[in-house]
Parts: sequence; C-alpha cells; structure tokens
Amino acid sequence: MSSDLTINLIELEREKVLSEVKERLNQSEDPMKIFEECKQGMEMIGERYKKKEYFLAELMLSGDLFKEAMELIEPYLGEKKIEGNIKGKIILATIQGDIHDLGKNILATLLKLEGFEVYDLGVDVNPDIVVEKVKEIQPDFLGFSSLLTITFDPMKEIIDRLKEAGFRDKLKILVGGGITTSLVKDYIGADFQTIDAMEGVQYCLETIKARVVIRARGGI
Ligand code: B12
Repeated sequence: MSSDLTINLIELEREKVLSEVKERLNQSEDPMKIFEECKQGMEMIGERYKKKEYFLAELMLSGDLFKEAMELIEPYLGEKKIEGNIKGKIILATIQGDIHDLGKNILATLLKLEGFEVYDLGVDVNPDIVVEKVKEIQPDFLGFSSLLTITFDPMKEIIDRLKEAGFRDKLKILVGGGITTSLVKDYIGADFQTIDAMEGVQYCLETIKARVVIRARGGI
C-alpha cells in the first residue's frame, strides 16, 4: 500500500510533499524510509507516463519535486557519516543520450558518506571520456547509472574497450537505475546490478573488505 507521501508525490502536491518530509525529519524518522517512499512515487509516475496518463511536463515537475525533497533529506543522511580513511575510488557516469541524474546523485551521496572517493562525471557522458578517466584514475569501481535503454550498447562498448586496454580485471563494474535488470548486467558485461543505491554501496563495501582479507592472507 502506498503512503500519503508517495501518493502526494504522484499527484505532484508540492506543498504537501515538502511539509510532510520536513515534519517527519523533525520527528527523527529514518531519512532512508522517507527517501524510499519518494522513490516509490517516482516509479509510479513512470508507470503513468508509460500508460500516457502523464506527459513530459509531469515527468519534469516530478523530477524537480524529488530533487527538492532530497535536498531536505540529505543533511539528515549526513548525520550517519563515518569518519576515517578513504575506502576506495569510484567513477560514476550516466552515458551519452541520458540526462537522468536523480538516482546517480543519491548513490554518490551515499558512497561519500561511507568513505568512498567519488568521481562523478555527470550525465550525457561521451564513452571516450569514461575510458580515459578509468585509465587516468584507476578506480576500484566504475558505476553506470542508466535510465534509458539507448545507453546499453554504449555501456557494453565501454566495457569491451576496457577489456582490450587491459583495465577490465582491475576494477568492478556496477550498473543501476530503474530500467536495469540482471540481463542488462550480463549483456553489457558488468559485475553487479541493482535498482537500490544502498545495495550498490553494500556491494562496494563487501568487495573492498574481501580484498583486504585476500591481501592479509598474502594474495594480490
Ligand atoms: C524523473 C524522470 C525524468 C526526468 C529526469 C530528471 C532528472 N534530473 O533526472 C526528465 C523529465 C528529465 C525525464 C526525461 C525523459 N525521460 Co524520464 N523518467 C523519469 C522517471 C519518472 C523517474 C526517474 C527517477 O529519477 N527515479 C528516482 C530515482 C531515485 O530512481 P533511480 O534512477 O532508479 O535510482 C535509484 C536506483 O536505481 C539506484 N541507482 C541509480 N543509478 C545507479 C547506478 C549504480 C551504479 C547503482 C549501484 C545504483 C543506481 O539508486 C537510486 C536510489 O535507490 C522515470 C520512471 C522510472 N520508473 O524510473 C522516467 C523514465 C526513465 N523516463 C523515460 C523517458 C522515455 C524519458 C524521455 C525520453 C521522455 C521524452 N519523451 O523526452 C526523456 C529523456 C531525456 C534524456 N535524454 O535523458 C522512460 C525510459 C524508458 C526506457 N526504457 O528507455 C522512463 C522509464 C518512464 C517510462 N516508464 O516510460 N525523465
């Protein structure tokens, strides 16, 4: 069942959405729960768009409203911040033709909060730039955020180019975004897929932890 917050977001009731978010944050509710309800609203807006009940204008309004809600939520996520050394480096990108950035920005925030160094290349990124940046930064992870099917082939092309250049085995590649599935992961040749930013963060944390254990045992 959808919450009032989810329903108000679907109905694009800006004032109601923002005042409920503020009120619940003031009452010390888990910011991730509030975020999940907003995300659910965005998924349902996508459904309405697909059924032609909503149009581009509604998509745009929902994007702005979600952004405003996230601006309220983010400082509360920061309270969980874990101080310490950088755990690993990750490059994030949304590939050419795709300008959706709400999910990628959330992932970037959560990764930073967990101590990762994030190189966010932005949206509509040319594949050449991703390949160059991987060579330059040599990150532990590369994360693609994908909301349009047209990005599948360019993501695959990037991974193939990294293979040819001998960089593929040096990093783990994640793909996420509302339209991705494990089939997309297999098609493009990534290591991990999710539609939940927290799962992505967890994957990065576990990968780094496993590497530390292997090194401690005298492995690579
Ligand atoms: C808001 C929105 C827009 C906004 C985007 C605003 C912005 N600044 O991002 C605007 C209005 C710009 C837009 C435009 C378009 N959109 Co749009 N949009 C959406 C909508 C409703 C919500 C997306 C969203 O932000 N969700 C909320 C975020 C938080 O969720 P998320 O992105 O999935 O991210 C979460 C996880 O997936 C994960 N995650 C995300 N990335 C990554 C990466 C990694 C590595 C990891 C680990 C995790 C991770 O973390 C997040 C938190 O958990 C979706 C519907 C949907 N079901 O997704 C359609 C949708 C994506 N759009 C769609 C379309 C068709 C378009 C347009 C082509 C419409 C048009 N005719 O012009 C244009 C394309 C513009 C372009 N060139 O990119 C289609 C895509 C269809 C397809 N299969 O390709 C969708 C699916 C709607 C639909 N059902 O038809 N859109």
